[in-house]
Amino acid sequence: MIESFDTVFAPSSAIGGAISVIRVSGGQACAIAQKLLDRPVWEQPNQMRHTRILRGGQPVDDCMAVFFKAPKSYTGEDMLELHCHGGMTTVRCVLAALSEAGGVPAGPGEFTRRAFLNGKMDLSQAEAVMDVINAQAENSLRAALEQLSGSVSRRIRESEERLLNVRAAIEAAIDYPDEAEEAACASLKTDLRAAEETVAALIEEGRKGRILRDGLKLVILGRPNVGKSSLLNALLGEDRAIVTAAAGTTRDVLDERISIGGVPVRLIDTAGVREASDEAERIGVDRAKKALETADAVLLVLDGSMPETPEDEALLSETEGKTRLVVANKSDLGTCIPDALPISCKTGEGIGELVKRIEAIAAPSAQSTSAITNERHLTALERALEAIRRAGEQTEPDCIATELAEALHALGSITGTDVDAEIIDRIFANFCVGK
Ligand SMILES: Nc1nc2c(ncn2[C@@H]2O[C@H](COP(=O)(O)OP(=O)(O)OP(=O)(O)O)[C@@H](O)[C@H]2O)c(=O)[nH]1
Ligand SMILES: [Mg+2]
Repeated sequence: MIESFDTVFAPSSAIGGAISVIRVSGGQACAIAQKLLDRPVWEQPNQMRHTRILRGGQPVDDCMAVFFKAPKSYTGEDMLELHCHGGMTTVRCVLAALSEAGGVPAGPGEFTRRAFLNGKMDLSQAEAVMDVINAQAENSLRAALEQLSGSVSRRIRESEERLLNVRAAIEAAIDYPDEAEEAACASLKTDLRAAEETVAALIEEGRKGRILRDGLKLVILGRPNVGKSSLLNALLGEDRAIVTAAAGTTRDVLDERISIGGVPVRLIDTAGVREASDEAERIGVDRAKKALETADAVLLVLDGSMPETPEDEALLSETEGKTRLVVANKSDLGTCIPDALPISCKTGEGIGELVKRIEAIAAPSAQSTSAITNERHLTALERALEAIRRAGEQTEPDCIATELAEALHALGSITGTDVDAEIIDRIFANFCVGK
């Protein structure tokens, strides 16, 4: 268990590169630097200097080092950053020297956790740090950087302020019931509606934002042997899925990522849908149907070289309400289905046009200026919205106040002003060590 007063250290770059960055943060960072370095880098904060690292008086590395004086550092504490040679042995020796000098190995996300606890960033910004690292497409990266700069916090604060106005009016009505005029009550309803609209708009944006972060889930569906796996491979540009002439080749769900128009797309190849002949295939078909339930869009594949079958028609009607693209594959063998986009995985015909149509579906997310990309934030906003709506239905000031408190609590959990320690632990447990 790491204590907040411990001075922690960790390698912050992947070991094995040319240079390894090792970070140290905490009240003892300066004392540790004094023990380990043969140049007083702590005397000139923010300046990178050449120095040697000593362990038991013996040099273990020749490195560049920089000292950051609290509170002007990433964590808000005194920090030392060592840019050492990247070899395993060097890093191991430097880490051992830091430990002997009183440092404690940092857990995952310890530096960012400290930055949050010391008020250098709020919780949504801290979460954005990992989103930047994990961004799968250019637009996702842009959204994560926006969030890192505090865009989520600003939008949440707007909603919070609206609710705080309502709460002030309600408290006045509770304290001085005789003076609570009808006009004041009416303006309260207006404020409540404005708060509801702000939060609802954030949720709507957030749905698009989630796609930027997690990818547009595009499920490739169709009866057996129409060429779903061939299409997955064609879109990926590699032989990822097994393709055979036998119907019922794909059993499990395959989940592959590509970037189309700057938006991450999750391509999900599924088992051909039919009355399954054996247990494994039946499970595969169930999984295909489950994938369909959570799909953002469907890519329905038909075999264009023959007329539609009853199975095709069933799938067409099942996916009617979904955002969908219908393709008639095997156009090299003929085109019997006029309404679908003709493609051929064999010759590549129509694949470019298909990519354009996928891009058109993904485009609204690409242009999204969404502040919210995080599932946790979205869930909290939905909780807040429900509470605001319930508040709007109440007439008793006390009941309205209770719902408002619930809504404010939900919003506060996003920025971290009102959040359980357990949630904070869970968030940072997903970070990498050294970040
Ligand atoms: N001529 C032609 N054959 C194709 C085309 N696309 C796929 N095929 C063939 O169709 C057969 C089935 O292809 P798959 O990609 O395995 O079909 P699938 O829909 O994934 O099949 P299941 O996994 O069994 O549901 C294979 O023999 C492919 O070579 C195409 O555009 N033209
Ligand atoms: Mg297949």
